[in-house]
Amino acid sequence: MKILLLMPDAHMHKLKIGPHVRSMREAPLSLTTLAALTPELENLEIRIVDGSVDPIPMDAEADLVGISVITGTANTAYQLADHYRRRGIPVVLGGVHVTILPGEALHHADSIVLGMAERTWPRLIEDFRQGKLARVYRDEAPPDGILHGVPTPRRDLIRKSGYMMPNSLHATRGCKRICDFCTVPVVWPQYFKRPVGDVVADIKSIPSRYICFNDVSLVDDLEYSKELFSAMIPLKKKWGGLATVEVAKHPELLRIMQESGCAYLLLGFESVNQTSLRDIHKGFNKSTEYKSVMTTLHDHGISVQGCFVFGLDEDDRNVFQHTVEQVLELQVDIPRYSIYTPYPGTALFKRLSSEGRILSFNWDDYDTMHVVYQPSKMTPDELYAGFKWAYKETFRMKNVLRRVVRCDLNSVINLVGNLTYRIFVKRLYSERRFATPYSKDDPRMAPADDAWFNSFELHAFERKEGTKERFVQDASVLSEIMS
Ligand code: B12
Repeated sequence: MKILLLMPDAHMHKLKIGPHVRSMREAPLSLTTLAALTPELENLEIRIVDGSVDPIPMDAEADLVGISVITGTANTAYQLADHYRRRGIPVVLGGVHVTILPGEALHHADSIVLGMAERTWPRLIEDFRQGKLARVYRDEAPPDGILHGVPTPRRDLIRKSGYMMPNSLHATRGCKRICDFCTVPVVWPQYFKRPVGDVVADIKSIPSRYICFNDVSLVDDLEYSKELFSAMIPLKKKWGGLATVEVAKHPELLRIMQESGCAYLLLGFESVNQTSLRDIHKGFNKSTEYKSVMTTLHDHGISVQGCFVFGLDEDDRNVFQHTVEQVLELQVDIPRYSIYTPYPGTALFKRLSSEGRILSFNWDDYDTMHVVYQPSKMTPDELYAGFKWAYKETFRMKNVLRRVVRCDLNSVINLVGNLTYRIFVKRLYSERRFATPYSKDDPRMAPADDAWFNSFELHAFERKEGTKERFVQDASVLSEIMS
């Protein structure tokens, strides 16, 4: 039996050297985990193709195709699914977007998997072999909150050279916080932890010294994190992962993290305005404490990728310059900016759609790099232009050098991270997909000079593809099928 597992190109940061493509991010675990969950069968062949790093084989032979879907890749995933189904190959769709909008996904799949696949995927394969594939598989969350049976991912099935961080793993799923823009609490309503022994076994299977955690919130359970990081000390790895700024409040935890080899953390600062933080349900971030968070982490040899969001309801045209100044002042090692994006299923989506402020229901634009809603104190064009300006300003060479030379221990991480974003800034100004809301032929797209940025010229923009009506209709399909 031949199983083809696919992930569409998410158009993220990449390095292209001739024909070779390398994603400047972590290797996703979705497909390698599914491959590891597949029961051992005679003549089983599993192939994984991540469209972000390799071309999707449109004419591949397969008995079953599985596609992992996030919102920003949903349209492409559906096109791929339609293609393989036209070729007579059954298609299974799964992943966060399918879990949130199953009705929409069902239009394009023989079967869909909602939530985690640890228990449903082996059952689905067995049903498929018996010719009894069900339309919908839904996992029940483990009642004790412990993720038993997550296998060590089949990293042998990915092209390791395709990723800056190929040795990814995870210890937890979900997050205890409910920020208004985040999909995670919608998909995983609880905070789940793998037994520490399983995670340690997973780490031991990785020959490299460098590993990264894909968890959305690695330090939500203090006791668990301490136990995990203590168990990692003898393994002598260098690692990175995601955390909340609250990590800096726990000296004992930080000491263990440092000893276990923590080299970098991605932190969601989101905003330097406390009212905005409260509005997005992230008031536990205290903007006045950001400086001490950065100092504390630097003192522990930890580099910080700091994320900020533009377009919150309190944000006006001044937010871009103010944030850029703060980012430099705070000495964030690798800054990252996003545009506030109402992912379906989130509280933000519900609010903006009830206020009639969502401008685009085209999922291609849901990549946090396009404006899909009407901001409250700016026009969409002002927000988009300001976002680009902030990136360009932050990654000017003089600013990059300031960040890179400052921290000697982690200067390689900082250098690679900063250069990656400099390449991204070039793409922001040259690639057609980032030209919206302006067309490529618009004279304002060509010069990336400050005069243009400061002018903030406006013109109306409204994406025509995808309408609210169609989206609402699609979402109701599931209930029909289930009833
Ligand atoms: C690696 C990663 C990526 C990778 C690949 C993502 C992918 N899956 O295609 C890349 C770098 C491309 C990426 C990009 C982005 N990402 Co991302 N990413 C992650 C991250 C950190 C880890 C994914 C992972 O390995 N999870 C662990 C595995 C085991 O879980 P899983 O993927 O959910 O898979 C399980 C089930 O869902 C299911 N399943 C999944 N796929 C399939 C397929 C089939 C056939 C079946 C049967 C089952 C199944 O089975 C698995 C085992 O239980 C997650 C956060 C997280 N921890 O999940 C965010 C996450 C997926 N990303 C997110 C976001 C917002 C983004 C970005 C917009 C942000 C950014 N700037 O980075 C961009 C999107 C770009 C675009 N064009 O859309 C959101 C998704 C929001 C949404 N509604 O789509 C998440 C959930 C983070 C968050 N805090 O909200 N990301």
